[in-house]
Amino acid sequence: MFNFFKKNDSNNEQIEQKQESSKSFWNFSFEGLKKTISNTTQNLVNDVVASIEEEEEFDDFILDDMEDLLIKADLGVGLASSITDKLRKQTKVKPSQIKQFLKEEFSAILSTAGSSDLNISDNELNIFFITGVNGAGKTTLIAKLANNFRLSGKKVLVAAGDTFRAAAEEQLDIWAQRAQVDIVRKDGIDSAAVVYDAIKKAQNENYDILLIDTAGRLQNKRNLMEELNKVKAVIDKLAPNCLKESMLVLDANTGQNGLSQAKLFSEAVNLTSVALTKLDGSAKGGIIIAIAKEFQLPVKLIGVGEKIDDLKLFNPNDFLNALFEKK
Ligand SMILES: Nc1nc2c(ncn2[C@@H]2O[C@H](COP(=O)(O)OP(=O)(O)OP(=O)(O)O)[C@@H](O)[C@H]2O)c(=O)[nH]1
Ligand SMILES: [Mg+2]
Repeated sequence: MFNFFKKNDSNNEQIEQKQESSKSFWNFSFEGLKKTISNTTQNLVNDVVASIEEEEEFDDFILDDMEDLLIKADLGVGLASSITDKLRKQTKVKPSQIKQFLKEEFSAILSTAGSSDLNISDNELNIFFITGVNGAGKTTLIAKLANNFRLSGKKVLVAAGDTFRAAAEEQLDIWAQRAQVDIVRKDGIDSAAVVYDAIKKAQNENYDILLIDTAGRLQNKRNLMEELNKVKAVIDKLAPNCLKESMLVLDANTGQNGLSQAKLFSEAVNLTSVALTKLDGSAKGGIIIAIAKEFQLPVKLIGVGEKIDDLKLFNPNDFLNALFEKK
């Protein structure tokens, strides 16, 4: 559970009420979640189930077809074939039980990826290091997170660590104003120095949350990974126990490309979680399961639009229930 939503003082009803309402505003409603993932549900479940459910027995033809559908639904070749291979090698599960079988498979995979709860502690600095390729939605995610944490009663600082792209600092500054949080911005200075100053400020002035924005592109991939590594080294040196999330931001629409991005970033920084942006309208939500399977990384946040309140907490059980709910 989120520590920061927990009741600190049982007599303080006001705080409790505030925390309850702050909790609900970035929880997906079940209907909202169902709507957001409806295209994914169609690809990943309904199409697959419809092509199989009426059959008597599994055979190679049916299973090859199923594998193609799962690949098309962005589950990835490896995972799609491991699921269909499992069916090939057994006789117990019948085509009429395909829906339950898939639900159990997905559930087992998501549970191996670890908790989807944000890692936050009360009464100490919590640093979120936000990475991802350019355009994935990092800066927007930081704005949304900053706003939600501030509304949850936290003292929030953001660090303009993307010192590469023209106007990136300005963009974060505008978002910080909208979210009504403080910013450390030092245009023209390298990102490790910005992060150094931000951590010092956060420690000296007792901030609860520090969100670090990073570049999505440098001259080349190697430079980008080296820069992220340098920033990570600053965090590890100055505030080693405060790094609570090393979060990769993935655009849902990049589908399988997300897997190669996760590989690249997990090699450079030790990722703890994924935020999946632009799930609104996307049919590629199957990537949530592929990422869990390949990298044991839990998705923790979902971006559902461009506005500051378009951020939702990801709950794997709700996700599965919404995905497999009877039509
Ligand atoms: N529909 C939708 N658009 C989003 C979402 N999150 C971000 N965007 C849009 O995606 C675009 C890129 O977002 P940024 O936050 O600037 O991406 P970034 O990763 O910081 O990009 P760089 O700074 O270039 O590395 C913007 O137009 C955002 O409005 C989302 O959840 N849904
Ligand atoms: Mg950015």
